Amino acid sequence: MFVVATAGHVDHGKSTLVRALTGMEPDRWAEERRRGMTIDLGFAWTTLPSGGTVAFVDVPGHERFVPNMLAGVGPVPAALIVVAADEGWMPQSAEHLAALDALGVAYGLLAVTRADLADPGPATARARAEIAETSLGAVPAVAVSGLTGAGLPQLRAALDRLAAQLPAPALDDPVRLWVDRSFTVRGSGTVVTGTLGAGRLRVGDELELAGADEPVRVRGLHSLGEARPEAAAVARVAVNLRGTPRDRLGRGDALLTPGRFHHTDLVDVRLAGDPAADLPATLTLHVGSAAVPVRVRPLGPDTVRLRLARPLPLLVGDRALLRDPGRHHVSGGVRVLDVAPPPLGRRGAAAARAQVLAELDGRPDLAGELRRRRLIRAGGLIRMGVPVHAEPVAGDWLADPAHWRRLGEQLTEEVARHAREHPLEPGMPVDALRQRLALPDRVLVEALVRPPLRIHAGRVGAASANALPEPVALAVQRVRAEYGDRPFRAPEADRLVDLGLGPREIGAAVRAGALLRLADNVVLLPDALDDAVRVLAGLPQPFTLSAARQALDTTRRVAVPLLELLDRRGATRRLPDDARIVVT
Ligand SMILES: Nc1nc2c(ncn2[C@@H]2O[C@H](COP(=O)(O)OP(=O)(O)OP(=O)(O)O)[C@@H](O)[C@H]2O)c(=O)[nH]1
Ligand SMILES: [Mg+2]
Repeated sequence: MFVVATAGHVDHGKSTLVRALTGMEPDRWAEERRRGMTIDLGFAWTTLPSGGTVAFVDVPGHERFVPNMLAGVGPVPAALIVVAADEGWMPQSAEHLAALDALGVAYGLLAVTRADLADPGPATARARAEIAETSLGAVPAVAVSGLTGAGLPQLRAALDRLAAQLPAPALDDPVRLWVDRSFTVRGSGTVVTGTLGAGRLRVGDELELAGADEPVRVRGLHSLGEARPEAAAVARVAVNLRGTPRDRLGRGDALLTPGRFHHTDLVDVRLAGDPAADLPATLTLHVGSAAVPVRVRPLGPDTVRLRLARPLPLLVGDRALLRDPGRHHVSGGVRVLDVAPPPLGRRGAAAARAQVLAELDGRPDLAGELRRRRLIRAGGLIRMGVPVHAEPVAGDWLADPAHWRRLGEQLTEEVARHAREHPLEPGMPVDALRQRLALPDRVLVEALVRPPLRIHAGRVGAASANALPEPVALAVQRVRAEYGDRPFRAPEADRLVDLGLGPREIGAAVRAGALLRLADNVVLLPDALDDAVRVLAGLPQPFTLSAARQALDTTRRVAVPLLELLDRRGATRRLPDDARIVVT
């Protein structure tokens, strides 16, 4: 199937032509038929001589309904421009063409209608000249009469040729179905329609809906009036949503492949063509079927920042249109350069940003994004529309290679500095490093640690950092030499001072596993615990504190905290009468 939107001035015969081609009524509303004027979008389809199907989105021509027109053409890549032979080029011919141009529509046809009323020559020449100046370029023209049917076979053939030119849809792309209608069907619930420009939809799919916490589920699918299990782009589709109240969504909302779009209310864009210097400060942004008021902040000669009144699922490279609703004037097209731009806080930030934007062209560029963002999760980039084909540095984090190298160097420096300032600590805590390097995730610190650095017990240090500083190691040696044969005798406080073992040194030795601390200034060699259990197990059970003290050949100063430590570790158990047993 291919989808074409009509375009053209009011009363030039768009709906009549669609009716004549399809036999279907594009003007759905009684009011439209009463007034003989299209107000809202109409939908109709027919089979072409090739056997292919063309679906039309028929738009209103009246200037009051240009927003409806834009919702119709927004998601559609081809246009059927209609000009009446008897009236020729008119204001909304121009405005609609400006809209197509702004959106970058590149495929189209000109139908000069009401050719039974006047010579189609002059209108054709003027229209072709106007169209040639736009993104559509030179287009084929067909003179027709919706009334007599003259020219319709030629128009069908031209539509077939147009269909053959259109690029193949990107079937593996994520779905972004801009809703152009939503209604309720009795017994089925909410139904939305739209033009599926890329990807596939299947019954049972879960889709994301901006502002909804829960995904919505596709309960049923229709295309061309028939229920189908699946629809592939390009197609007009009607989607029945399970359990989604009708008032939850309407025109301008989008159903999305989950996790593939970033909802943004701040974008930096390039203005297409020759941007007017005096762009109004507030405009309406039209993209897909959405129309959102925006505040415009000029940055560079052809780049601006747009603050959207509500977030939209936009991707880098999206085309959109700015319109001044007050002046009925299409201000121009924009191409989205950045959907997650940095805040412009400090002075000079806007000028610096303009320079960055000058380098961007809206084509997603992984290396460039990494250079600018330095560190970002793969999912974040994918949601901006940037394909990710690089290995993460850790978890799902991607890094700019130069930045990553700098971080590695910085980490080494920080660890060395920490070692100098805290010689007794076995390395720098991972979390302190994470903060120093301003990294958003611990896994990044861990990934930056390379030999000879290593992580041990939550700290980053040289692989040998676990060994004690030399004076402490020597002091521990002397404790071992002096107390090795009476392992439950702890050095007295003044002996510790003599040995150079103050609280910091003891702390370092304990962390390194070289000493066991029972209480302040009460330390044993680390194997004392197992030895104590062995000795105590040899006593008649249960045993008293005093029996334990004697068996261990030690003092209360050691025996009390030692037994308490053994209790805590479950090696001994204290009974109600304060006697203990060894737990076997
Ligand atoms: N004689 C003649 N009249 C036509 C032809 N096409 C349309 N008309 C008449 O022109 C009037 C407007 O036609 P529509 O098809 O409603 O025009 P439209 O472009 O859809 O108008 P809007 O949707 O309001 O923008 C109607 O009275 C049609 O009958 C044609 O080819 N020949
Ligand atoms: Mg109409």
